Amino acid sequence: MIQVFIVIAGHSWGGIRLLTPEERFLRSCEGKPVDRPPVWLMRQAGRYLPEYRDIRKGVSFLEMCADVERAVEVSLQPIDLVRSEAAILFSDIFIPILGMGVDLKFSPGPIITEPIRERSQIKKLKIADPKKTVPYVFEIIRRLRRSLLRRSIPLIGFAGSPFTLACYLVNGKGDPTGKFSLVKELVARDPDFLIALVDRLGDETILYLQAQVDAGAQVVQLFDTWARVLTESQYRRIVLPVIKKIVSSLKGRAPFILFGGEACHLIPPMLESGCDVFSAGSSMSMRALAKVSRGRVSLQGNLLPDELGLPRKRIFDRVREMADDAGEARGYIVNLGHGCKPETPVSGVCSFTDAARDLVET
Ligand code: 1CP
Repeated sequence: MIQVFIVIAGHSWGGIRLLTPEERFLRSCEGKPVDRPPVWLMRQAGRYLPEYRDIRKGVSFLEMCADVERAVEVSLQPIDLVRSEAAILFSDIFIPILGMGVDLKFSPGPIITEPIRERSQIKKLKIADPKKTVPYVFEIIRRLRRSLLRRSIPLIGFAGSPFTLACYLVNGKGDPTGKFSLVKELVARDPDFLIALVDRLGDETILYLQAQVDAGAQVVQLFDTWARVLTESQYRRIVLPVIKKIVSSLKGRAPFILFGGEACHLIPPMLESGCDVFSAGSSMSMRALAKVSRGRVSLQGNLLPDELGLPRKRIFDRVREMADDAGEARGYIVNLGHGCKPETPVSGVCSFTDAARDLVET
């Protein structure tokens, strides 16, 4: 899959014209040939960077998301400090929820003041224009795009999947065990409740992602971290129709990356969503995924974040192994299977991005 080839646009180096990071990323999403896979990391802006912790000092997380200057600065930090090849908007999956009239705070994870357990609460969720309710998100995107344009670095926008958001809204907070038993029980007892909630969140997500693309996001990623608590038939009935609707609302506007978390059993329906790229959790085998993707989608992932603590040589070996395993897929983006952790070593992240740059076949 990975082959050196000559392109018309791009930097000239050693007689071979290499792709710009933007071209490489967009082409990989679409399954077009590239000189080598691009690289970025989920949660690349975050507490593992001392420079992030400095800017975060004295402000709450929600204040930080609404502070355009600060948010732009931390979104750009991973480009300069760990040489990532794509920027992701600094924000959170809960920001559009604020515009729907839900009261929440972060301490340190999200806490919903009034968890949603009644149908009347679903009806009260406002479908509002995010450009009016959370205008700072789009100002951050516009500024980022202006500053990334000069460097040909692509900008990724994102949202939480309606089901993952619903898990927090129903439970009232995260679940460190990842089981979301209350949600599972509700899905079994009253699937229509979840269908109504997911549908409402889906409508807002469409407006939110479209507004991000209008402002300059070139690719979008939808995070469905907690889909894994559903059975395949529940996922097909409750979630897949909404994901398909979101994907089709952006068709032809921006490549769509679907992050499926560790939901191995949901890969077949997730691949039916129409997404351009499937972002795999670390427990999945890239080789098996490349086989089942059958040239329909590109793949992204899936190093275990803990492996960023390995010596540089081992990180290089792992990245090469993943790229080889993804070989049968139509395109591949080097990434983690989950986000960077606060304890992730910066040196490991640098080794990871260097390893991707070392993948050029000679
Ligand atoms: O400084 C801090 O204390 C904040 C930590 C933090 C950060 C850096 C949170 C709180 N969110 C973020 C940013 C963030 N979150 C990004 C920005 C860009 C980047 O990747 O660099 C993105 C894409 C997210 C997405 C997100 N937030 C997801 C989906 C992906 C995943 O990690 O599974 C989820 C589930 C959240 C919720 C969330 N936000 C923050 C926390 C601590 C949590 C987890 C809550 C929990 O379940 O306990």
